[in-house]
Amino acid sequence: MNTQDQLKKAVGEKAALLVEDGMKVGIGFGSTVYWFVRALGERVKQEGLDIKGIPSSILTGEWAKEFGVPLTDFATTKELDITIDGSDEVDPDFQLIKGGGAALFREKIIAQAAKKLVIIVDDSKMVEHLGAFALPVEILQFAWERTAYEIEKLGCTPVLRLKDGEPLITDNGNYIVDCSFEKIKDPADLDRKLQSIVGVVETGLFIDMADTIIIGGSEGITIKE
Ligand code: ABF
Repeated sequence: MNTQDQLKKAVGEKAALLVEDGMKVGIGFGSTVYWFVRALGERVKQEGLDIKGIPSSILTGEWAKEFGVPLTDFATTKELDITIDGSDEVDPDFQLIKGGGAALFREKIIAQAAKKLVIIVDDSKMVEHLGAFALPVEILQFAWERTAYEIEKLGCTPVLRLKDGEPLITDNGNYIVDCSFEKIKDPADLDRKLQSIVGVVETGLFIDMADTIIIGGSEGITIKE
């Protein structure tokens, strides 16, 4: 396991300790969240933790089943106590770029549904300004070229995300375009402008949503509130 994976494992396990008996837990996606799900499953097994999770992707749901994390859904549970998720970039104001794993839409729903959003990252994700990571934007398949054309006017080059040479289809049946803005000076303003484009389903900008950042670094784990 390389150093970055060790850092991801450490913060995933640390986040699992935040989950209390009786909690309803939003479970994000990504290789860091994988370690969280595994550690949470261990706690359910060892301590008989009575929790229920709502996954943010089909694959997250499979991990939960594999590791023994009981699941519920929004038909039964409207509010979550805590959501644990990864991120591609985190700026000093806790604004996020997410969606590298193409799960941003469901991730944003479980983030909004939670009283507390905890982001778990290795320190490579901490940036001064968002934008070096191309911003994922989920868009409808219908007229996607037209939607991408409107997004391009905001100062980027939207690239349709492919998987095995074909357009990637998200769990929700949509496309993802990755938009290189290089440096996003006003993430909140950009998010508003993107959300106003008909055809944009959701953006990978998570604005004023994160409450806690758990960062794994060579010096150990840092928790920012
Ligand atoms: C997910 O976690 C995605 O939004 C994001 O792309 C990913 C971070 O990747 P990883 O944890 O694999 O480094 O929430």
